[in-house]
Amino acid sequence: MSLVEDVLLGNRLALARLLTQIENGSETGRKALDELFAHAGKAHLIGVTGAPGTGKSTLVNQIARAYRNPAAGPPRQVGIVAVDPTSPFSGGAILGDRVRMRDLSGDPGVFIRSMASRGSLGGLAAATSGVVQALDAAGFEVILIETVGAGQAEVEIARLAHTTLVIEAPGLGDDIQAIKAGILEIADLLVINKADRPGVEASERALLSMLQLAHPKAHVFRNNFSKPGHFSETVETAQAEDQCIPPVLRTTATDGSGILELSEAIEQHRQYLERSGELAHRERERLVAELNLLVRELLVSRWRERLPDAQYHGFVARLVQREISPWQAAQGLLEASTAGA
Ligand SMILES: Nc1nc2c(ncn2[C@@H]2O[C@H](COP(=O)(O)OP(=O)(O)OP(=O)(O)O)[C@@H](O)[C@H]2O)c(=O)[nH]1
Ligand SMILES: [Mg+2]
Repeated sequence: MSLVEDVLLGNRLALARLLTQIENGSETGRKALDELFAHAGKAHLIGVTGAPGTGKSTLVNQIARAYRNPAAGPPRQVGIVAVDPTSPFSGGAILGDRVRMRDLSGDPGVFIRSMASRGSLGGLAAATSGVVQALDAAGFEVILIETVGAGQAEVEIARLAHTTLVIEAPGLGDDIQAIKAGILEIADLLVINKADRPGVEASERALLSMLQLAHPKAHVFRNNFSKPGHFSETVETAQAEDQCIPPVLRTTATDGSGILELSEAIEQHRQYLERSGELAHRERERLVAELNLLVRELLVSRWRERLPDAQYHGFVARLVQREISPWQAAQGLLEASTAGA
């Protein structure tokens, strides 16, 4: 039986082996993804992102537990992918994640995979996308994708996820303000974790005022552990004003406060995505972006194969000497590669 068949039948060892192939970008991994593609596209992909140490892993652990809790409906199969773009090795952070997610291990309905950066950020994004697709095909209904750090990686992951949670924590100081402007744009839900810590009101005020700046006419919503269920109202309001304002929720991941409300908000976001047609829209955007990226990569590598190194470097030399402009160099290189074909 093939690795792919084993994976589709729910063999976890086969899945782990396949994920390694995918992470390494091997031919086996790529071919397996071709076969798995038709089986994927069913999972709810949830991105969890934010500054280091805000409690993302602890929160992911709690969200996974909520999905596994039979009291809250039929337990879902949960995949967790922890991505660390800053570390080239499976180092301390990931070891720490394993410890924090320890209470989930042993539950066959949960599968945890840690990924560290190998080379380029683009490579990591592609590998993460492959790993997520394999988990999706393997039948995981909810996939939580945690990423550390601020900036490009978060945007890449957000493109992958259907629902993006941006996690903040009180007392991180001013540097976090700089992150927020960009990060607010990718957030579907804003979570202030460590709500047991002093400064939570100040953080919430800062966040709400940034949201109000970004959406002056909008009615900004926050949960404050109060009655659940008004997320949908917010979504209606946002839709009415043709802009989507992320709700702000408070959690304490270490004792589980606010997790129920957060899980409900995630679920309501998914329902909103389905109801509004936004899910289909995001899926399409995602696939088109992936396709265009691949076409570009394939074209460039084919073009480069046909062009002798010496010729390429010749154009570079003339460019650096400012004998030709970048545009002329690009045109010349393309003509040179097709001339011999
Ligand atoms: N007081 C308090 N501590 C928390 C809370 N959530 C997490 N922590 C603690 O904060 C520390 C960091 O938690 P993690 O879950 O590892 O945070 P993270 O964002 O995943 O960290 P990185 O992956 O390294 O960026 C741990 O010591 C947690 O126990 C919370 O709600 N309140
Ligand atoms: Mg973590």
